[in-house]
Amino acid sequence: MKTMKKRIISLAMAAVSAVTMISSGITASAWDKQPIKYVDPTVNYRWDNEYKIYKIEHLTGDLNRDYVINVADYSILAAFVKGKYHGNQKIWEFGNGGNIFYQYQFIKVFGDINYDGNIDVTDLVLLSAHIKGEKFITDKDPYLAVC
Ligand SMILES: [Ca+2]
Ligand SMILES: [Ca+2]
Repeated sequence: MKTMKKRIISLAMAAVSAVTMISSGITASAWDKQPIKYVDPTVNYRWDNEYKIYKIEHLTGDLNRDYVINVADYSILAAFVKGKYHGNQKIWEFGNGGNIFYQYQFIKVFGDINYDGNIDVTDLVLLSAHIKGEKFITDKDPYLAVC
C-alpha cells in the first residue's frame, strides 16, 4: 500500500513536470531534441532516436558534400593536410547556447580515408587513388555526431 502511494505521487510529479515543460513552450515530441539554430544547407543529417543525437552522414572523402568524390575534394584535403585551410566555417549550431560544429570537424571524420583517426598524407594518397579509379574507398558509413 505504501509503495502504491509512492508510485502515485511520483506519477503526479511527472505529470506536473510535463505540464511545466509544455507550458514553457517545449513540446512533448521535442523533449529530447536540442533546437537547431543553423545548419549549412549542404549538410545531410538525421535524428538517431536510439542514441538521441543528430548524425551528419556523408560519403567518406566527399568533403564539399556534393555527393561526388573528385578533385574538388582532393583540393580541400590537400590544403587541410598542408595547414593552408583550417575549415573554420560553421556548419551547425544548436540554439539556446548549445554546441557549434565546424568544417574542420567534418573533415576529421569524412577526410579520414583509412579510418585511423588521423588526417595525413596517407589519406591524400588514398583519395587520389580513388579519384584516379585505381583503388576505391571502402565507405564505412561514417557519421559526425552532433550533440
Ligand atoms: Ca565532393
Ligand atoms: Ca587517416
